[in-house]
Amino acid sequence: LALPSASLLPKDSAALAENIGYHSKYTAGGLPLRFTLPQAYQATAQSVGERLLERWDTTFNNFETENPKMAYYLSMEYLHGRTLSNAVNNIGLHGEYKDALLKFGHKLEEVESEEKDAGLGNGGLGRLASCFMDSCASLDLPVWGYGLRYKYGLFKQKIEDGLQAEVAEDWLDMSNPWEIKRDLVTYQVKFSGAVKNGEWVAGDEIQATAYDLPIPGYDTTNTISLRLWNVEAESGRFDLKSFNDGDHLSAHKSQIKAEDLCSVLYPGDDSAEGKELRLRQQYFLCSASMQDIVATFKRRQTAQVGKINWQSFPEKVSVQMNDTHPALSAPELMRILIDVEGLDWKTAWNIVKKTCNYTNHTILPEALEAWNMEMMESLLPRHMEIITRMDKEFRSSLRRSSGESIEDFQARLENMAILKNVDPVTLRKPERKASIKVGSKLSAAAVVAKEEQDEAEEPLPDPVVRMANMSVISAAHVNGVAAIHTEIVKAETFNDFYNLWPEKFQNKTNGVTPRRWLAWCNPALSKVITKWLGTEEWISDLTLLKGLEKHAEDPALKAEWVEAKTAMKVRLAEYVKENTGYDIPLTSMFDTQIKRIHEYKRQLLNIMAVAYRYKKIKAMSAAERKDVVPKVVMIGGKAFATYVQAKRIVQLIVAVAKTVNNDSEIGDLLKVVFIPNYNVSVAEVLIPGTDICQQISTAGMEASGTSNMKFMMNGSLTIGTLDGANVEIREEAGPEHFFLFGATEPEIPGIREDRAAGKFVPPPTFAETMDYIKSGVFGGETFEELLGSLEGNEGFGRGDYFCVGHDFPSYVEQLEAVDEHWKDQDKWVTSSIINTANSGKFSSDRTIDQYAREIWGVKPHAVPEL
Ligand code: 26R
Repeated sequence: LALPSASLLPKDSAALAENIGYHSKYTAGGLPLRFTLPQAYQATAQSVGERLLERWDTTFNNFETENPKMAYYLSMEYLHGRTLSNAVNNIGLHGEYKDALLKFGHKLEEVESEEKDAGLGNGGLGRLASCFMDSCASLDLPVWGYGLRYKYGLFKQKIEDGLQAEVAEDWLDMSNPWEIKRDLVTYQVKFSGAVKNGEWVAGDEIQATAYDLPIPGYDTTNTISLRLWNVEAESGRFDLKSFNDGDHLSAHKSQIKAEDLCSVLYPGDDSAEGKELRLRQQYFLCSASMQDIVATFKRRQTAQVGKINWQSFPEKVSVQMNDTHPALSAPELMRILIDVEGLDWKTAWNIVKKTCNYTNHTILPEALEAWNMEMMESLLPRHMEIITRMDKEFRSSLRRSSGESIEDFQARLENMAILKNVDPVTLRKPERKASIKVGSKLSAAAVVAKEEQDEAEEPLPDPVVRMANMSVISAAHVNGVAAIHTEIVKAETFNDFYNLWPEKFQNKTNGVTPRRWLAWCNPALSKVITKWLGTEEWISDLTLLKGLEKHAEDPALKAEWVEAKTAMKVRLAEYVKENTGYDIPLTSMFDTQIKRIHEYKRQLLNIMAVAYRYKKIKAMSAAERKDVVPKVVMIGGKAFATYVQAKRIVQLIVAVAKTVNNDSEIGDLLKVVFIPNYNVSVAEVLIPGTDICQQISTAGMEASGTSNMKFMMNGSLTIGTLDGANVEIREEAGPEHFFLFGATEPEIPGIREDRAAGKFVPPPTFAETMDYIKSGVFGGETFEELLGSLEGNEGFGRGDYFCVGHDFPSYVEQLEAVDEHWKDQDKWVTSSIINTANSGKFSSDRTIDQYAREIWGVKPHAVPEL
């Protein structure tokens, strides 16, 4: 009996309506006779899901039998957002589903809004991973993603009494119609125990079960998989005896401990337990994924070649580690190849070195992971052996370069080695000076003296495993995520490695998917673009946007451009009204900053300039006020729950908003909005409606940024520093369409030194704004602790480490230049068109094409049309 061949499910609107009706009755699980939005969403999702499934199975079967080289993307984060709207558009059935739902009296957009975001990530790195999946599918590349299926993704942010509050986000509460649980794809992941006679006898084992999400490419049959691992605690972990003895809670203990592993993304890591849980999560991802990758390789080799040739592993497999969080992939692959498959060390190491690749996403020292060696040893004893040997071989392979002193060589070696704070010979925690031997002939006084001396000494720092160094050592390629970032990585962060292996280092400037971030989220502008380019081809070749440039002065295009922008501003204003209660005037300039709240991203600089603007307007005469450009400043973002300073910034923004928006004297001249619970689907509303975006990080600190690219595509202008991808955005747009301010990266260290030496004189406008905020105008709060960090007062942070005071005057100056530009609307619209027209470089299709060619060595593999 043959399996049914890839059938062709009907796709006209009448058939889709019938299918939705069927699912509303048989699978949507709502009350009979009711067909309100939640049921409509579930039924539509089922219907779309079936149509994805046929593409997905076709793709999987095709890759399985044709066995192309695969790339595997490993990431602890995916900020996927909603699936329905993206899927319907990517498979070209938007119009059909729209019509089908109208037959039931429902609007497709409303049905789509029922879906909760899959928020399995923090910020940029996670959203990048999701954009990359979309591009891999759309470019027909044989790629799979791997991640974890967290029960609670990133928290839901609420503003209560002017402060951020975090609530667990139960995104799976309605059952997820997009995932398929693969009951048969499971792996055992071991923890703890000990290595006995070369064999790892685990203390605990947890089962990983695969849940697959389909990633449909645009304008292709290819539909790839994002495989998320979940812990399914086996029944064996349920202690039936305790339960029957009446101890109901402890009967569940072992199950709960296992399931905790996938409970939350980035559990707090202030406690030792929290740290250990994070390491367990990372290993769980690496182990399940590498076991799956090896199993796939073996299965396909056996079917194709009839035997397994391990040497060909790197010709069939490439692994991309999204930052260091999946860095244990390398020692885990070593373990599988040696302990399970029986290869020798050298052969295994040669395979690993050709297979793994590492992307660095941040140079902030606090984000460079270093795991406590003792903890690693107790949780992963076999890996600690492997890592120690990797380190030992690396250390002995390192040669003194000509002219290098012994001391310099040793310092370089210690900087590059994997293990830190260890004895360079034993690679173990260094011993204290010879301790007093039992029975030695020391007098009692001498013993006391020795003990006192030992106590007085600084405790030895704990040995740690530096994940970034391990990643560089075990990777074939290392890349940064924007040109300036890669230069910093080469010149500073990994300079010694760069000098040793210059050929390993590459730049891959980030990109974003033009499907979600322009074509689907901005239907009004997309229509105009398609009309003026005469084709929809730009959706898969974003460089075609360049064709708009020659019309940038055409009044007809400009009129349509403004109309589209206004439509998106209307949608945004409705969103703001509904979610904050504030009315924002459509004729104002919409100014937006959206990203995680962080001192280096400088939302504080933004809100201080708002306070300055407010103060200035209040001091104006009625006549002077006529000249003020009316502006709405919107800021959205989440502060990590334990990041106190970031939460104070949120507090200040909310307080400023409350005062300014309720000041009748100001009226429509200035509005300030904190957008609560910023996430992917909120961004899809904010970005198309924005006139100017803020990309104002301290130079050298934002690796790339990706919202900057989304704004540019949607015709927003940028005010920003020379940081991350801003540098390339300004190059592409042309400097006259970009508002540049602030210190440059090479200037920052000098500015910090001057500051520390007491040479910094606060600019008057800055000092004035500080005093203004401290005076309590914003709700009676004085924000001492927050602003103290800018003054470097004792006990208050690092003394304006982020150079807010230094950059304030040039920032205000450029904000004024923005106002002047806005006053000439004709000029502004041209700049807006030119920004969109030159955004082609920032498509993740370009980025992924470069990864595929220059790192992974995988080729497009289109599966046949259905
Ligand atoms: C585990 C902990 C140490 C941790 C640190 C940092 C966890 C997560 C992060 C997130 C970092 C790595 C991140 O999101 N970086 C962002 O990556 C984006 C995509 O490359 C960049 O655009 C952005 O500039 C960078 O901050």
